[in-house]
Amino acid sequence: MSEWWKKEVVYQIYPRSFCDSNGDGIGDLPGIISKLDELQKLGIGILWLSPVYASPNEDNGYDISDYCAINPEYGTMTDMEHLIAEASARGIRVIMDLVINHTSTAHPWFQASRDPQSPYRDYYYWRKGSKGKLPNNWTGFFGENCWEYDDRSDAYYLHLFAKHQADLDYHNPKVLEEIKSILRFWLDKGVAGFRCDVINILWKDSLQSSPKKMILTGSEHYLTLEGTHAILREIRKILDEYDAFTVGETVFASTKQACDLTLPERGELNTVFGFEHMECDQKIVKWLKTDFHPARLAKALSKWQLEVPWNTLNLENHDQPRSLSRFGSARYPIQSAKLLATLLFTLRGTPFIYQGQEIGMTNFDFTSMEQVQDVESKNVDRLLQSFHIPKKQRWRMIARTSRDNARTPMQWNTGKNAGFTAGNPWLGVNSNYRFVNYASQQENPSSLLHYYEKLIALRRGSETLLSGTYCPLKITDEEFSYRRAGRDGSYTIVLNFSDKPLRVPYEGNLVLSNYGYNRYDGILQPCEAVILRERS
Ligand code: ISL
Ligand code: CA
Repeated sequence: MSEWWKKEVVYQIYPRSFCDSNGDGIGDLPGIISKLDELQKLGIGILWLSPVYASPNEDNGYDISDYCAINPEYGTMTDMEHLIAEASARGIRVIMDLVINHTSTAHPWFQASRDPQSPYRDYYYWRKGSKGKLPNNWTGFFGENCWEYDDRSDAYYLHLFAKHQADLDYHNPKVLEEIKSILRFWLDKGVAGFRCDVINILWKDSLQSSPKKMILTGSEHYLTLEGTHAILREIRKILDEYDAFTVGETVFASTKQACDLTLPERGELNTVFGFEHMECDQKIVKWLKTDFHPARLAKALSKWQLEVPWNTLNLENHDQPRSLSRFGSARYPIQSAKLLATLLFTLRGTPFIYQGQEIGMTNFDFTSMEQVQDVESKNVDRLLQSFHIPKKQRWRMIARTSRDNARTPMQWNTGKNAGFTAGNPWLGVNSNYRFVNYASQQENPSSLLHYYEKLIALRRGSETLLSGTYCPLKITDEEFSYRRAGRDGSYTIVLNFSDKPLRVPYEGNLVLSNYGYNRYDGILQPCEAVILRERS
């Protein structure tokens, strides 16, 4: 195994919101192809596409109705093959989003399974309720219960996510056989691997009710169980035939579980997304946001650096609010955006950029729930309403955490709809596109975009930053500093998260400062990030 994925930077595209080529207001594959030169210039080596498979879009593609067909809204299979070829011509590999915990209820397997005599019946969890009671007391991820009654079946089916996303039952060996052929279909087309959606909950060891009410009641019956490890080992055997890369989205995984899922000798995943750092500004659930304390973010990242041999490094994705709105400084937005970028590319692991992060896109500027499209946000708003939470308070919670914050259209230029579409965008464009857009940053040598390019090139050229050791130096709400040591010497990275100047004791030759300085005197400006090289 060449471990090529350790050297690369991954760029995640949410196709619906990236670039619309035909004016229907929906991003598409030809639109992505038209922007590959920009992505190559940025220096990324892997493109992760959120799902583009056939889907009724109840969860914008995370509800798949045909794994081997392209949603016509995004284009054709020829477009997909063209994208893979065009990306490869630019040295960029493509990974797909593998959503195999559940399918859409529009999938033919599910539709067939509604007939209790069907051979597809046991592809899903169908259970009788009793006298209107649900089969168990589990709760779902999207603020709904997780059983939906189907009158044709006179039974309930399990859905840990939206009711149109029915959980597959891996106790039926036929299910894994189907998944294996889907993997081969895409690997034979030249995809280089998969981002594996909620991959650590595939195996449910029972459907018993849980004695303890929790945020996710019943999760002890499916979170990172041995049955899931066994499935991952099966999948790994196929992926190894293609030297393919897998990154698992592993909700609520500990560092120990992350090691069990990714250590090479385990033969399961290559790496995972942990969420501990993404929970640094919340209480109990992500909808209860607290103030941001940089030390909490730094402590979580540092813990995973020390306890997991190879990490993913990410501050955003299509489910998370924008990192600049969440972890940035209102007084020093550009400097803090560059500071966060410095963090992303100098820790140890594979960095992931989410579309728009490289130009400092922020949370949406919607003013009401009517503008929100996200199924999770709508379900949670309904749930909060059932608890009689006042509208103003509900909106404050939704606006700060809704996944639509990350899904507003990519801001390309100052033209109509920020250059995303000539039509009516499926989701509102942030009105700050006039000064936050790709084109204006292309022209500005000291822009955030060019700073990303510099960092990506610096990382690629340094054995130490790529694969050196990590050692924390100081973690407070003001300062996060750490040392990376390896074959091309040692680097000290010092991040001043505060809005005040900060004196620090570190020596070294200045390699890069987000202020563009060319000298270092031990005093960091507000939100300044410096990379120092040990004096040899
Ligand atoms: O938002 C989250 C991160 O804290 C989680 O609740 C998220 O929903 C969970 O990690 C699963 O997300 C993945 O599976 C969902 C899909 O809606 C998300 O977009 C996807 O990233 C169901 O497929
Ligand atoms: Ca389109």
